[in-house]
Amino acid sequence: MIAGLALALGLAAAPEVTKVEPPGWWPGHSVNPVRLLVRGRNLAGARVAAGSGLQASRIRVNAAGTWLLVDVTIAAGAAPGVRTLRMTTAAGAAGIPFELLRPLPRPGLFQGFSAEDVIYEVMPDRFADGDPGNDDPPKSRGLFDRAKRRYYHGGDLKGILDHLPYLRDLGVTALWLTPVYDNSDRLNEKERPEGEAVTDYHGYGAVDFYAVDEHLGDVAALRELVDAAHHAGIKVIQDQVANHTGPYHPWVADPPTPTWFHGSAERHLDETWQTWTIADPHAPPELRAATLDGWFVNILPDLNQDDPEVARYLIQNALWWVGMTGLDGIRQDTLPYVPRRFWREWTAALKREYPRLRVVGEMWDGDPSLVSFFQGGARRFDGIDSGVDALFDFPLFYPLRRAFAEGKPLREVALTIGRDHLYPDAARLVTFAGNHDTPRFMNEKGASVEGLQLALTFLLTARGTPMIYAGDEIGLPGGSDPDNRRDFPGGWPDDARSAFTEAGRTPAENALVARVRLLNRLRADLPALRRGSHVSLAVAEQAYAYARVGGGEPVVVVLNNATTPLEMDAPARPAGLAEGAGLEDRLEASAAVKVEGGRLRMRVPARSAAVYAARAPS
Ligand SMILES: [Ca+2]
Ligand SMILES: [Ca+2]
Ligand SMILES: [Ca+2]
Repeated sequence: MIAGLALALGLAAAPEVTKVEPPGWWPGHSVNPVRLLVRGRNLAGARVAAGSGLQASRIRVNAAGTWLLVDVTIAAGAAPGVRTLRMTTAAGAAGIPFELLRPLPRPGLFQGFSAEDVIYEVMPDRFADGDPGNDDPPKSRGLFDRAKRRYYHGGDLKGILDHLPYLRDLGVTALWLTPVYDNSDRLNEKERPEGEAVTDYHGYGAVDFYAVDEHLGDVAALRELVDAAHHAGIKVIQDQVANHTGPYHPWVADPPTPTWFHGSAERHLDETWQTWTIADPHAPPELRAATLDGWFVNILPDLNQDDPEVARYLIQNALWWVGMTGLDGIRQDTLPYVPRRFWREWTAALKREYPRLRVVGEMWDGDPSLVSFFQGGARRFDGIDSGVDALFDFPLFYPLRRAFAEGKPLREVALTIGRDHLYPDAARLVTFAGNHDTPRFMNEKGASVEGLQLALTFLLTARGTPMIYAGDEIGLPGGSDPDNRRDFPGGWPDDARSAFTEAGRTPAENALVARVRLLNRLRADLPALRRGSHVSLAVAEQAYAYARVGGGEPVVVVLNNATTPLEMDAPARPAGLAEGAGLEDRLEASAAVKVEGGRLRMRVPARSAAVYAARAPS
């Protein structure tokens, strides 16, 4: 009304630009044109002129005149540098800042990850504080308090960079960082679990997909971390969220298109977590709607990937982070809650530009027949191959925790491995004994250091790509979220002790760290532990013997989960071992063995493991 009156009087306000996403792009990129989302005011009727190697087309402005979408075609030989696109309306003109970026050199970047690696998961706010100057930044004053479990604690990207020597020494080769997107600058008033005030310290509530949260650093700091990690032989996997935004994303009050979200803050479906409906060939769209379109915990705005503008935005955003920082892989949050045809498009766009990049998706369920449905490499009944390389091995996580923590039958672990036929490629599954969403291993009833050592021994010697959640290598305790996200001891200057150093650790913690280091050394020395096929040799209620065969000398692993010593007899031929071959336990707990009569007769002490391989060169 007022704007109409102003226009009638010839007083319409001039256009203003407040944000451009992406802020830059690369000449010669497989995505060309790039589609810019421009935020501002008074954008109705805008025209955009580009020039000097750029061409603007397909302009679209929302009814409120606050968002403008425009294709920018970049000429192949356009020179890198800062440009300004000129936007004009009847009332005036404004510049759209845009940068033509110089591509990062490819060697050593965008490497992907595989079973060759050992992943280490870090929640940046809870690992180490490398820069106390950003603990309580002016942009979001008052969200920092280490005494409050759901506030920011001050950990940051610099803190991770400072501890790369620790990680290299531990023998991990890849880092998964929980999301570093800029999250809300205010307390989250939408929820108050257990009566506590909440911040989005965990990173899963983005309010800006093109910025790093000010508590953690900035895009340059992420680039620096990726660089330093690569120099230390460690890859970096970014956590991305394409399903939803945080409750305070500016889009919620002012969506760029009418169909940007599934519904609105006032009117939407609540998420029902019925992921089985996605894999069920008998489920009509109506049965899947609340799973695909519902808002997580009824507050997280659900992005509509069926809106081509949203799909385009998300694909470009994923490519931008990779291209800006040189990272090697993506961990994709809440995978099944997004249409599979979007994943097909998203993974294809990523691989077109970065063929070695790898993606691991979160499909949280214990049923391998359901989890396997979401792995790429096969077309399913819906005609879609998602292209998603790997999934977290939740189906193995549950029996593994029950066996090694609670002392329940180890047989269940072997039987779960026996379901690998369901997966297009089980070797790519990311195996783990806990993550930032599950209670800590040491929190389970019956958990012990011996049990955790067994679990880690299994993870680091069995098929799959093992992942260790930061703190599990020292047996850090902790219950459900957020107790499972305690600060890593020694990550803060005023901590009473540092578990990053041998002197600062307890004997039990040192025993665990020593085990992880030894196993990672064995993985490095014995290629079969990384790329060999997994052969189950013998299975009993509380014992499991398997071999890794191929890619180098065979390795035989025996796990004894019983409280009594084990004598286990296993056939040597499936392990690729000849009569008379001698093996010794590289964990140095069990006696050497020799193939006699085609059998291996192994004796393993109570609640321990043996990793048999040919005698180590002395
Ligand atoms: Ca800090
Ligand atoms: Ca923030
Ligand atoms: Ca969704």
